[in-house]
Amino acid sequence: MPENLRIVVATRNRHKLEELRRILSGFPVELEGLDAWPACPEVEETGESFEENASLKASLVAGFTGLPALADDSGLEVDALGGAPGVRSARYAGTGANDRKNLEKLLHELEGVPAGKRTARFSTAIALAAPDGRVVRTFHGRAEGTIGFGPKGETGFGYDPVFYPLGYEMTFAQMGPARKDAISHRAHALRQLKAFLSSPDSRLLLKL
Ligand code: ITT
Repeated sequence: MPENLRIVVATRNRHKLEELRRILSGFPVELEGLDAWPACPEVEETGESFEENASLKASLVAGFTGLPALADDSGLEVDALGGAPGVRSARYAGTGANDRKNLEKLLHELEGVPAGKRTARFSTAIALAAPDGRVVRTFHGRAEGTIGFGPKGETGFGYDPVFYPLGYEMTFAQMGPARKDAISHRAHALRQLKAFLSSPDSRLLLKL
């Protein structure tokens, strides 16, 4: 890439923005938050998949700002709950949902489920849209693991304190940012994004 590419990140979640910036640090992109566009409308996440919702968010924000936009739609899929909370991860606890309430609800729903049956994964879809709102690519990432019996650890956000990634005896919230960024669903998806942005035809597709 010849020079830093300015990309708006279509998120209202500051933790996500922080993670995206961290994982892409050292790569020639400049990620802008939505703060500079207070009038940008909220996107209704009406899609039934992470990919659909990421595309809706990226497309609307790119069209509104006239810049390439990146959106991440993600969530936790718990096998014992038939894949819930899934695309509804942010709204799991209903009206007034926040990270703490969502996590409490999850642990409540899993009461009585034994350790061996608490398998789960974080999934993410990241959509990249051109300044005219066209989605040019989507990228996917997953992190397999299990759900613990109580919150552990202070770092990260969302469901991190109850998620034990496969092969680790600590939660995402206990391992700290550097280790999470090496193995997370978001990091896997962003590796593909980096490969795409490094390819010569990406600017053409983005019409830059
Ligand atoms: P935007 O739509 O504005 O980006 P959001 O928080 O509503 O922000 P999503 O719709 O993608 O984002 O919902 C993601 C949900 O999954 C939310 O509850 C997060 O806390 C949770 N989540 C996503 N990635 C996570 C991660 O890496 N660690 C812990 N929880 C995560």
